[in-house]
Amino acid sequence: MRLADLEKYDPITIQCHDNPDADAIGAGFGLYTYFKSIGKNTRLIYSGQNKIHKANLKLMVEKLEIPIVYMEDKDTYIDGLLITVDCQYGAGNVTKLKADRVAVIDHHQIEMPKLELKEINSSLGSCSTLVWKMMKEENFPVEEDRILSTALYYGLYSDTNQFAEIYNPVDMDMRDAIPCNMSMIRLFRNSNLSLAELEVAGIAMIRYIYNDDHKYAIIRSKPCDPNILGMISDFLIQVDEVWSCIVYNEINDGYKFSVRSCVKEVNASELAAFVSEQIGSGGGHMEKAGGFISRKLYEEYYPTLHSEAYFSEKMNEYFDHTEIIYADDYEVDIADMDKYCKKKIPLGFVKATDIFPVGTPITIRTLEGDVDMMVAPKLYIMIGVKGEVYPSTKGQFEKSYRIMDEPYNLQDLAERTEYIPTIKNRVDGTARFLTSYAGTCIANGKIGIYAKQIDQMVKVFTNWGGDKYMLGKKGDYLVVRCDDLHDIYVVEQDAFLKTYEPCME
Ligand SMILES: [Mn+2]
Repeated sequence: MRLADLEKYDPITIQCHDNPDADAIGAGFGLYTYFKSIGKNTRLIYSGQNKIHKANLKLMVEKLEIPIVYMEDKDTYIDGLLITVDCQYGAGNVTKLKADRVAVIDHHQIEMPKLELKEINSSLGSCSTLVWKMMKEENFPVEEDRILSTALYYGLYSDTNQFAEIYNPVDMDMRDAIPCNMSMIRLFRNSNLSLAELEVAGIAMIRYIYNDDHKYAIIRSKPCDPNILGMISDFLIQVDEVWSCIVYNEINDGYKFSVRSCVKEVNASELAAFVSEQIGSGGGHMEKAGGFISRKLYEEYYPTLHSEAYFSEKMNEYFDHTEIIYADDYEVDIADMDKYCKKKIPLGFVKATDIFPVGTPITIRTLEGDVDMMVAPKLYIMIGVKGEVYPSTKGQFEKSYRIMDEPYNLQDLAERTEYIPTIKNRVDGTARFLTSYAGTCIANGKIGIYAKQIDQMVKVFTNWGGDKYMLGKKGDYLVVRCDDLHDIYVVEQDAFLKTYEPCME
């Protein structure tokens, strides 16, 4: 659904969830601004038991002059179109108003699948990002409106624990692109807690679950603002005996949680994705991450399990069923592996020096996250079948590939991935599509690999440098180059099947 699809309705009422947070208000304000600008009779409302009372939200509404109105009368009929934002019409966290035509714009898990008019993207960190993206799609000049930009920025900032738990590249693009009034953000940020919440945080820290074998801790907090989960986990991870931790609480429609790690063997982002797999969403960075578990799905999958047991079991499963491989010292056993060659399908490659000069620190942004590198004379960047990106060197490249004449097929990649990888110069902030510089190459079939399908999680610290491991899940492939038995890595199942075939010898 696009915003243009909603333009036939008038008047338009935008409703935030009850007890609106900064994201609902920011996203709602974005939609309000959009529909107002095309001359619609528009209003921004919320309902529920309580009026906005948190200090930071009151400041946000006042300083950015957001015309949000509290709707006391829950029986009024909504004429024209009702849009629920950051929530889904009919779900538990939003008062159901009477309306005939309803649209939903949200970034939570789908709860109300039957609604026809909806745009739901649950991989985004905030609904403000979704609204920003939709406004951009209609060519609305969001960046020219500093007040609106500040509202959207603060929405994302609050929903991702001050960007600590941001992971979707589109969220990062918005964060980097919109101008915002930092002194206002500072003002909001420093009115974030009430005295009552300070007490909730204090009490939470007294009771914890601790696992001695794996050095993890879990804390369940009483209901509080999700920001507080981040603060408690930031505190907890500083304990010497705690190497990773989860802090969570129960909210209206599920569980909100924060993850921290201080060891390279546990990537917080992936642990967050692991504990919310199938029943929610999660992600973030190496050290900090967070996520959400939907109550509806939790009850479907784990009808009798209480939440403390769930988190403990998931943590144990995570640690007990993972093999860690340090490629530099690992003696790979090729006896149980098969030999494969790269299929003769076109791949993308970029000479890093074609984009930025040698020595430029760059960030490559892909669907799987940001990768930092430095432009080196012989650095080649490969673009795989699903938009995955990995480094190579001139020498390796020439041994394995043949360069083709035809230009890189962007359309083809766009059909296979949700996000086209970008490359950013970290010195001046300029960002470009990696694909604009890509040539096409095809494997020459000379260099083969040994591979086997893995039956549990595997973390590989490759010999490409860096402290970040590659994660392989059950079904993915563990791969080693035939000409270098310490060049070990992991290829995702689907990408493997698209890229490799048994060698014809
Ligand atoms: Mn939100």
